[in-house]
Parts: sequence; structure tokens; C-alpha cells
Amino acid sequence: MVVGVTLQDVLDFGDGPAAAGAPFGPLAPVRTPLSYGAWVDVAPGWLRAADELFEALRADVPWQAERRQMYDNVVDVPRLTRFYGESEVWPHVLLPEICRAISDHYLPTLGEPLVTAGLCLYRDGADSVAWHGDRIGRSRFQDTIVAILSLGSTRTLALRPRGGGTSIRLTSGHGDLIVMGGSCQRTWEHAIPKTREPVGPRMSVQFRPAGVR
Ligand SMILES: O=C(O)CCC(=O)C(=O)O
Repeated sequence: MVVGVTLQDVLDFGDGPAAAGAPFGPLAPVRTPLSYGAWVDVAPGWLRAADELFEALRADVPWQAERRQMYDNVVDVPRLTRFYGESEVWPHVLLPEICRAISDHYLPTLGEPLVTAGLCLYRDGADSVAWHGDRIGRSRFQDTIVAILSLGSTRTLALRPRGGGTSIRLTSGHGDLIVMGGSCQRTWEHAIPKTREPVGPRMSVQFRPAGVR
């Protein structure tokens, strides 16, 4: 879906946070090395235009509900999603700009750009994603990078070594960027656990290279 918002509209956004300048700040993430050659970078509050992007994506993305087989039952997947490939028109003019900025930063490490945008909407604390690695495609056997931009309510992004070990819990808040790299998708798992806290909606945008999902 194409929406009638240009990048200039976003940059000119009245008194909003983006009005002070660029929609995102300089990217200077703090890295935590993990075991087995995995690492995670965190850039809190990197996206300044988080309010505008959250509202626009919530309204304009044709969110999809999925169902999946679980033992003898078919159950609702507890979140809404929408995936945008590199040849599709993305639902907000800022998303390609954001993707390009992250790609430029990680190009020396990754050697290729991030080109897809996976969107998830967690409607409340009952929505979640279970422990998994993004291992569909090349990430099953190659190091890669998955960058996650968070919008809306703060949730925990948990990470644990695959096969067991101590988990770490990162706060993923409005405008925060968390980047998993190295062997992270093969040797670690991540999850957004359910919470009983009265949280509002939270959205994530995952930027990945071609052939990684
Ligand atoms: O929403 C998030 O922050 C994580 C999403 C995720 O891990 C996935 O969709 O593979």
C-alpha cells in the first residue's frame, strides 16, 4: 500500500520530535558480545520520529492475523504481522530511509545491505513471540545481522543461548534499535515474552538482508 506521505512531510512535521532535525540520530550503538561469536548492539531512542511512524504504521499497514497448527488444534498466532520484500512499496516513506541508514552503518561488517522489512504488532501483553532464531535461509549456516526497531509500548526482548544457558533481557522501548549479529541467529534464540503488565500496543520492524527470514 502506498500512503500519501513524503519524506519532506515527515521532516516538516510541526512541533514533533522530528522537527528538530533528522528523523533519526547518529547511529552509535553499544555492543554486548555474547558467546559463540554472537553479539547484540543497542541504540536506545535512536529513532526521533517514533511517534509519527508508530501512528502511521498502525493505521496504514494491512496487518495480517495468522493461525498455526499446535498439536491437535489450530490456534491464533498471538501477534499481527506484515512482511515487505525488497521489490515491494513499503508502507511509510521513512522505512527505506531508516533501512538505508542502518545498512550503511553495518555494511563494513555485513558486506551486503539490509533489504526487507518484517513488521509485527503486539496488541497487548498477551501477544508475544516464542523462543526462536531467524534461521530460514542463509542464516541457518552463515553469520548475519537482524536489526529490530521498536515502536510503542516498552516490552522485553529476551535472548538465550540455543541449547540452554543464562538468558539476558533487553528493554525494547519506543524508538530503540536492537541489532543481533554474528552467529546470533544460529547460536542464540530470542523472544518477546508475554507480560501481565497492562501494556499498550508495541510494534517492531525487523530489517534483514536478502535470503534471511
Ligand atoms: O518483535 C520483536 O522485537 C522480535 C520479532 C522477531 O523476533 C521475529 O519476528 O522474528
